[in-house]
Amino acid sequence: MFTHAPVIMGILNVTPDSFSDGGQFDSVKSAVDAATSMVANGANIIDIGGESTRPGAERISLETELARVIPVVEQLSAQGIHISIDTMRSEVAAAAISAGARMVNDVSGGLSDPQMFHVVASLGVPIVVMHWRGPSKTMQENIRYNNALVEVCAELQDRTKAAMNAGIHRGNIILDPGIGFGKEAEHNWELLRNLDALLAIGYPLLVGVSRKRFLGSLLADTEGTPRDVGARDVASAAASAYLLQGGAWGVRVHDVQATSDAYKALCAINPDPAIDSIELLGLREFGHHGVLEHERINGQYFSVDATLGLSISHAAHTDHLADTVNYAEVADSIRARIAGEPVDLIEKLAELIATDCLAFPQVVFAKIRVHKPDAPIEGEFGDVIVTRAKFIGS
Ligand code: PMM
Repeated sequence: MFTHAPVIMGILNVTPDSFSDGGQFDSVKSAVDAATSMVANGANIIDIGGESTRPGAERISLETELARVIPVVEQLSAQGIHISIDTMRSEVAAAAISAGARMVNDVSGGLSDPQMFHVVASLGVPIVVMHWRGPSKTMQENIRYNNALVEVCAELQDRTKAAMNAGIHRGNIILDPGIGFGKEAEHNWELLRNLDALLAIGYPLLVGVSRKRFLGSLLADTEGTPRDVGARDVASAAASAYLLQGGAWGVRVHDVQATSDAYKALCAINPDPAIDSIELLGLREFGHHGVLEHERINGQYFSVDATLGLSISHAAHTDHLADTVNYAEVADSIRARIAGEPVDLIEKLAELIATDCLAFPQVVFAKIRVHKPDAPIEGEFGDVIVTRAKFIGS
């Protein structure tokens, strides 16, 4: 299974002709070094691909693809790095998984290799099912949509059915709108502007905008010359961070650090993103927190409201408690914290509770309100409330 925390997937193209990194990672050592530094900069998953999917690219042989990716997968997996294998071939997927990769990323959404879904089903690993309308060689020819958003959503839904018919567990499917694959700039923007519609299909969503051609056009100079591939990282990071805040499960990027920085800045400004939540209100417990001696000795009641931000779309479909957070366990942990080791300030208590909540695997955001209705304040008053909003990693 995969995490529901926002995922930054670092791109490692081990191809001599990748359009965006110029094939600089074509030796095993430089690939391993690049991946290790992406992880140090905040990548949760490294996506390794041996075959270029650049528009117009020719296919390579199975042997060449295996020779490029497997040694890198082996070395990085051995270091405990979470690897995704970017391939359209079931043989490469199977070999990479046995070399230690943990998930498959198929840009053809199972359409290129009819065995792909069956093999992935038997491997029991997650798969990214991307929207695709044909091979790289011809994908930018004859692009036709009456309504790109509606058609991409419908075609992705069809692919999820095919994946499940082949035996892939619903919880192992991640969708991807396939930005730049058989799409003009206007189609890409339409899809990105309608993330909610894509999310409504009901699966975690991966989006890859990094360094793509439509950003080159957006950033074109006054003569209309597109911005160079290597100078699209600021726009890529801004767009990717925005998509994560909009509820995407993950983003696939070249510049991990820029994306991670942009996401942190966005979350600091807007810590309450448009994500699903579970609220626990009025959890009352006795504790001994406070600055004054009599508060420490006699204690008093505190009450907590907790808003837990997490994606519930998966559990909403599976109806399995294991696919969401168990709120009874969160409640127990909040009560234990109130009843536990005293602290002076309810600010500190709110911070500790928020940190405890973020330790639950799927929780990415926690807003904690601590009420102290019997606080030592002269005269009549209703309540004292402190609110702490905290994002995972902040
Ligand atoms: N884009 C590329 C390659 N693989 N995989 C997924 N899931 N989504 C994408 O958008 C995607 C992909 C092409 O970009 P690159 O050549 O820069 O890696």
